[in-house]
Amino acid sequence: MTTAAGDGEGETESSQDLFARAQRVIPGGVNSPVRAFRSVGGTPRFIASGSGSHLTDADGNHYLDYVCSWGPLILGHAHPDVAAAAKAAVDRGSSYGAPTAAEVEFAETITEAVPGVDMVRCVSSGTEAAMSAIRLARGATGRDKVVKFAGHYHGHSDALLASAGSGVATFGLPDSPGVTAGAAADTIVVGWNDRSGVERAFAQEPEGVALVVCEPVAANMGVVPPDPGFLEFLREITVRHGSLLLFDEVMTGFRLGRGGAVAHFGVTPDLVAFGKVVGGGFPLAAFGGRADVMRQLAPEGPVYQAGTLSGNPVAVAAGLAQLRLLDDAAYAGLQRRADRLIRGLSDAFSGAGVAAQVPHVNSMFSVFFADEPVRDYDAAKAADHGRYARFFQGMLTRGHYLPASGYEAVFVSLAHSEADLDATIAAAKDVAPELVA
Ligand code: HOZ
Repeated sequence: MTTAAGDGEGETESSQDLFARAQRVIPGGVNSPVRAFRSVGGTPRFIASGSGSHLTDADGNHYLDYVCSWGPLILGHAHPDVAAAAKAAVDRGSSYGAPTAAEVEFAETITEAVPGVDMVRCVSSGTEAAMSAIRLARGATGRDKVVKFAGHYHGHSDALLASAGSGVATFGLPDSPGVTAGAAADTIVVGWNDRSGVERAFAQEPEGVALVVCEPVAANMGVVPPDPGFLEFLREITVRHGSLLLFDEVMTGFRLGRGGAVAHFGVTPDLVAFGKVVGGGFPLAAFGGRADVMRQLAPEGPVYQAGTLSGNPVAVAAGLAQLRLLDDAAYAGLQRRADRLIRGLSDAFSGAGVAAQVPHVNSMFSVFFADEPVRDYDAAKAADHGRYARFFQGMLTRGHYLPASGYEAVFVSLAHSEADLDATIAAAKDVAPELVA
């Protein structure tokens, strides 16, 4: 195993063979679209293993990994505590379809960490968390309309796929076939950071809006922070109209800090969706919020929501093992690493005369090749994604694995050493001159 820079310039024959086989039996050869590398070109690397800050592909190439499973792996790959917790749990049985003590500890951990979250329900993915929270909000308010923001991604459920980020943005899809007009009819899409758009949405909906949902830091159209005061504005207008506010913290939860965006911005929504970090790399997610709203869920209330694998004991054990290690020192360490990389990348681009923005909130950041700061989806789309593809390829062949889309966030973990980060900065300095013109 290499210790700093990877050796991604090696052969990719095995990945190519696997991709060819995969495309015969899996649509596009992948189980989630962005993995297909279509917007950046080349062969997706089929991963054989991950350890600490590194990935090893099927051809034996090593990469420093800045995807970290799209965010969950704050401790890096195969952290001994997380792996041991999962192994011990699976030895006790993989699934019971019955409650466990660990689920109680998991819910207590979240309610203690996140202001305003009194109760929690486990699900298996971020998509399920957001979808369920929206059904709950509609049930609790007796209203139908949902306001979402262009470029924000809340998973792939029908009602939330309108003007969505992540793969929908990466592939430039308008709206997905298969989503009925009826399913999307109650979704109102507004520009991120557009106060008057939100005001208009409320003014035009005499029967009332059930819910405003946002990623408090947009991270599926690249990282686009809220303007100062924007989240406070959302809180105020939802209270004024008797609507609920949902923070989709699948990306930000336990990443910006233990209290996520709620604590970071000091704005308390009614509901919060969690995923990624809470599962420690396993299929586990959750939604939670105000007790009076959460008590509307079956079996306590009438809003139905269920899942055989919800609160799966192996996933909960792994998630808890990671959450136990995320203390102030861990977040300070994460911040130090991110700051070093953000500074290094910014210097690499400016040193080569390449116009780039590296927006960030705590340890979350992304790279836009754009002249001006990006405040909304239109600006995110207007960035030079062809240049991002060249940057991605230049880094990949040097052994640095970045997200295969300029619409995704870059993630560091506590497993990244200073030598790792410096190697990545050096590679970026090497690639940057190739990006001019
Ligand atoms: N939508 C995910 C990132 N925001 C990508 C998940 C995956 O491809 O694994």
